[in-house]
Amino acid sequence: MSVTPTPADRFSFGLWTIGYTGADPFGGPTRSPMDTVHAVEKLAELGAHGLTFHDDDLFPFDSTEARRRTEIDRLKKALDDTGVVVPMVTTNLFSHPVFKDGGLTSNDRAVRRFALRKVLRNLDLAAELGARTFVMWGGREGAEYDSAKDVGQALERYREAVDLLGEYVTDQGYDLRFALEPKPNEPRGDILLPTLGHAIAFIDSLERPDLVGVNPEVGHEQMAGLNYAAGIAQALYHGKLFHLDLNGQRGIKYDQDLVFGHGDLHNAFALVDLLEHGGPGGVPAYDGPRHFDFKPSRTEDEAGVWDSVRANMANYLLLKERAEAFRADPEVQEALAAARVPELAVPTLADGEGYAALVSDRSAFEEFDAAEYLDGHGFGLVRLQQLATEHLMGARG
Ligand SMILES: [Mn+2]
Repeated sequence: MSVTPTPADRFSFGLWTIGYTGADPFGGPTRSPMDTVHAVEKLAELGAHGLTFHDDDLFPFDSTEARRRTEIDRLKKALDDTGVVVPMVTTNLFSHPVFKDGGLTSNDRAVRRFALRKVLRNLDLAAELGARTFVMWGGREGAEYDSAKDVGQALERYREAVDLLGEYVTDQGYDLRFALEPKPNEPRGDILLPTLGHAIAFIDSLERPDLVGVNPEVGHEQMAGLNYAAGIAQALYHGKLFHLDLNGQRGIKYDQDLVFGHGDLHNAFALVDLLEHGGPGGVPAYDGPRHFDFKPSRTEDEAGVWDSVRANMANYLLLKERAEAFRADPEVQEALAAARVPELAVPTLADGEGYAALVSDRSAFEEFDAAEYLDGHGFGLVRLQQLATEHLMGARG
């Protein structure tokens, strides 16, 4: 297998990722803004398939309609010239001062109405560009202080907003689905829908739950100390993985947005294995775009930006190759069987068995020898993990 990406790999990048100028809370930009057409041309040259963006990445917040249209048309021409597509669009409801207390859940009702209009306008643009997924990251939807936000009412306003947007795309006949992006904190002290589990529960309260899924980001789940690959398995299990943001994070700290694979490499290996092969017990493989939401470190010049783009895609392809070798290794298959991983797919009750039959099964309880599990019945999970580690390091197959 080659680590040279092609559009068939369906790699996509946010315009804000490659366009990140390096500004952080402690220092200004270290790179000049990047032109959109140049960004599209470079992505095409490097083998990427898609470009994603927030409205404000493409044209400034206070653009005239003429300026907005000029930027959209320049993008469309670059897409036509290169074959790059726009699989996903999202709205910036966090940068401008008007959104300082949030957009769709600001305490200020006029701000909420303005935010909804900004999203509706951007839905039209997403449909115009053929995007299939509309991401909603509520970075400012939260608070620093518990008395500052009525969380129940904030969720009601969030629900009201998502229901309205769902009604709009349905009425317009747009082929668009929504993906909520969880994050525990940053920029707010605490953000609503902080993890993918919170988001999946929220989706159940909506008028059109089938239209709404999640867009989990590696770093965001790991900032909450959670296992990203395990969360993705649950999102796939519920049929809610509509999109995802790949990047790297090293532990519970600020949102690092490192290159995919430059954080928790073991979890990245498990993730790629899951996305490509699906999980035991019928969890399906993921068939959407492999989207990178990272920030090229502010130490880098433009050459470093493109090195970072290449690194994201190469790491995904290398992990895919390692995962295939892992699955194909007879010793791994034997270790999985010894660890009884396939046995978890066997229902606990026999076909048609209820609690009465279970209670009358003496082998299940009265004759079951739990004492054997002291000193016996090891699962061999460390051996299995070592085999995964050796495959990950290229020491096998
Ligand atoms: Mn992030």
